[in-house]
Amino acid sequence: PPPLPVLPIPSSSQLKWQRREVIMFFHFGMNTFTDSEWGTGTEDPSLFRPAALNATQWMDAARAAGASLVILVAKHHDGFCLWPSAYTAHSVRASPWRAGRGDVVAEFVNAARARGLDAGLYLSPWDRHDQRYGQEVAYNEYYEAQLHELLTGYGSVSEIWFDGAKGKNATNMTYHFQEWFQTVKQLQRSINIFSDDGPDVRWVGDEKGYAGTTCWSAVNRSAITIGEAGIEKYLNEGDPRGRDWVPPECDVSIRTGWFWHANETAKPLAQLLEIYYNSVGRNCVLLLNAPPNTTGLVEDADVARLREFGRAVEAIFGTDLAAGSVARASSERGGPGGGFEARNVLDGREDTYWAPTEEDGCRNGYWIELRRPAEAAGRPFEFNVVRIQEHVALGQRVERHAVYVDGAPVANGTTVGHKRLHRLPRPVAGRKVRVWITARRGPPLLSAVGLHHDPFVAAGAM
Ligand code: IPT
Repeated sequence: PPPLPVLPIPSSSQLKWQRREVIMFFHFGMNTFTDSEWGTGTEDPSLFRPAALNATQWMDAARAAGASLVILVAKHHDGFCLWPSAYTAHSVRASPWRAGRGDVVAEFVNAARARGLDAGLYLSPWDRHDQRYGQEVAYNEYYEAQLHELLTGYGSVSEIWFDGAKGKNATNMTYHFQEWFQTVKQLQRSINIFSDDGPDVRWVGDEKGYAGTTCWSAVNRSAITIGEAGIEKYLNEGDPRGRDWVPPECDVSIRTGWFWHANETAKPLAQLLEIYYNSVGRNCVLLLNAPPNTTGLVEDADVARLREFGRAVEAIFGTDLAAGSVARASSERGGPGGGFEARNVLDGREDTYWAPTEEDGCRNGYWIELRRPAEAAGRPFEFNVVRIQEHVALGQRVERHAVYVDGAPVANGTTVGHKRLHRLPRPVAGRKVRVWITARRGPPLLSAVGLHHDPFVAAGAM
């Protein structure tokens, strides 16, 4: 049988989310039309008039980037609602767009599903427009009512985003996070809730798209207060003693701002790749934001950059140079035929993995080695990226690891998690690649070890 889990472990929804790796954010709303990041809440709804909004075009941009989930900001801090909420007049209904009969949330989720993408929604707790903000019961009732609208009116929602942002001089206001979270789960059982402390997905602690080089999926939720300064490092690195499985999501915009501004442009490909290595390559999901413009479209240059990014990731990781190699390990649980052989790291499947025996690892640590097959006729591996993946379904275990090529060290680090990527400064060649697990919370379970060639390193992307 499989080895016992090492707690905590992810829920099936969290595992599904983790395996998405790249997802997308769309910040669009009143701020788009006022050249603002944080609107004041006094904006006239007549300002909201996208000339040719086409959510399908957004979805094509998301697909080009390789995303499988798209999240829309349904209401930002200025309080303007992109759907015709029954609980406020401050919404698309009061705007000239589609003669006041439009619903961006509906167009968004329909376009997503038509393109095979899952949808998520963001509903800002901080609301600078609504008069009830500051009255604890009245505002929490309003917020609950809007959660009901969004989670009962638009089909299945895969993720909901609770932003901890609140201006320094915002009215004192107690959010009923626990009630909100339970309401969300009552309405949508398999949804993932994002907030600074989860419960399902946590903030990574910065908006640069970088996780810590050590990055545990677990934290102690009781150690985190939503929106409180000083929690960033804890969120960035997680907690090897954490009792709650709440893996981090790295939110970052392809531009400077979250919303569209005429004078901003998309980050260069090299920077987006660096973000990918520092997020997906450090056990996180990358939430990449693309802001549609006042026309209601993602700009062509941004779409082109997203496509370039998606193609670059495919070019690097679409080919595994370790494929066809011969794998052996310090031990194999159940021996040959036991189902946990070293070669499972090469089969491209998430549900198979190498497991050592329980007795292994007492002396020098565990190792797994890939060797070039005989038919390679002496040609070595040549690569500049090493990919290591844990079978996190049974818990995150690796605390320290190192990679050797023909006996020489080329990379090392602490945690692995769902995916750890080592981008080497220059290509290395060798016949034997060995991964050592030198510290762990339990016997390591590796679902993949891959070797890749990243042509963008040489191009000065580092
Ligand atoms: C920041 C919030 O303070 C934090 O709680 C989290 O929700 C984060 O946003 C999400 O990106 S506010 C930002 C201006 C740093």
